[in-house]
Amino acid sequence: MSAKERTQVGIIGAGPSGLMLSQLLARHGIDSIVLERQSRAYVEARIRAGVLEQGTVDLLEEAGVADRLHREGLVHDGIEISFAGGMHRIDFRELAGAGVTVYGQTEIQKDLNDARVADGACIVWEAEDVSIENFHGAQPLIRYRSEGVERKVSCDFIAGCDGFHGVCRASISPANLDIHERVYPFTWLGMLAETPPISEELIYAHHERGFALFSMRSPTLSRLYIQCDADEKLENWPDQRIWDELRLRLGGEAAERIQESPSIEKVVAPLRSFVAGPMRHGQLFLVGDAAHIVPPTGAKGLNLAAADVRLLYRALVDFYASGDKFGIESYSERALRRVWKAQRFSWWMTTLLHRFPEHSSYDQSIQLAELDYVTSSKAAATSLAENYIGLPFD
Ligand code: RFL
Ligand code: PHB
Repeated sequence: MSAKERTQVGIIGAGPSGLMLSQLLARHGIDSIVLERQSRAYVEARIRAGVLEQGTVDLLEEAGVADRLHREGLVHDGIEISFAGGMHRIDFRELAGAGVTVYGQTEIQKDLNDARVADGACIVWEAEDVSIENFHGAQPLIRYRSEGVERKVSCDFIAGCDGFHGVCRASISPANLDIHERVYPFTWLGMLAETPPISEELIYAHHERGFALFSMRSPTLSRLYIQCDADEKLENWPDQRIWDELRLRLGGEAAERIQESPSIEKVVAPLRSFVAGPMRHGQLFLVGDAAHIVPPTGAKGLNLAAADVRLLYRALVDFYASGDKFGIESYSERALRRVWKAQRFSWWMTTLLHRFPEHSSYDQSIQLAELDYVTSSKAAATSLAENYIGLPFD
């Protein structure tokens, strides 16, 4: 793909945000370039999210990349919550009228990449030293190096879809950013294993040894997580130790159904809540993880990114169609209103289910009382259900 020197929207990052945005803009005749630091193979192998809200599924449909998702995605109508030796189901369909779809972020990346390549899109993989300039002026500029050659591309807008560690947020003057952050005193150890899921739905487990989550990617692939210490090292966790710990934390029949198999992938991830506002700085927009991070307990990160993309692509379509700037000018405020509700829910799920080192016996008893309330009161269960399936995209 020959590199262009001029485009309408310069997109930094080929994660789900960047590729979805580029795909949706292309379907409305808007030109873009996507600059990605990593290789395509690396991006497609990165195992992350697994649960999609209906709003995200609808957006992928709008982008024309949902055929395989509809064939292979697993529709779940609820989750199980395990605590104090019992298993309790929250029925999303009955309480909130919808379910969620289990389909890996890796698969979304592949579907989007295939669609963009088929469309002849300009995606520069392994772009080095990407930098952005003049985004407060009318013609922002992006510089980067590709295959040893220094290049630049001028554009009308820049979309910072480059995740939490990207260059776009870092290019904004700190005086112009409001940062809100909470770092949790524990990590998640995640493992992917080729073994059938032990349950038809996800199991979120509260246990005195710490939180555990049994999730899945397909009828033959399980994805599991256990809460670990903040400074946990992967090398301290051979597969057998993870299976043993999971069995202890899940307990009962669920533990008995576990069929151990060697891990395919393992990772230790920190848990963080983070918001950087505003999400627009002149011609630069922050999108997805570049602007906000949630702990994974509520399965919201990818879904929040999709909601941002939907707002931004529609704003850009309106602008190019008629010069209407309402969407552009209201993007940050509208995106952040939804972001904060998902922040609240993710913080709440995390606080409800994890073991906190500083918790007293009082705090622990309150946690158990709240779990009992959430799983026995229709009003409380409905609140969980409507947040988990996803609040309206706008
Ligand atoms: P990404 O996916 O981080 O993509 C950013 C891209 O930008 C590139 N990049 C750069 N490119 C060029 N120049 C630079 N200077 C660059 N710096 C960075 C990066 O290489 C990358 O390709 O952000 P995006 O697109 O906003 O997508 C966000 C989602 O990936 C993220 O929110 C979710 O994965 C979070 N998440 C979950 N979300 C859900 O909705 N449901 C879940 O079940 C769920 N589970 C999870 C998760 C995240 C996890 N981890 C490891 C963080 C489970 C885990 C364990
Ligand atoms: C996953 O399958 O990776 C997953 C599912 C639910 C979560 C977090 C991660 O809350």
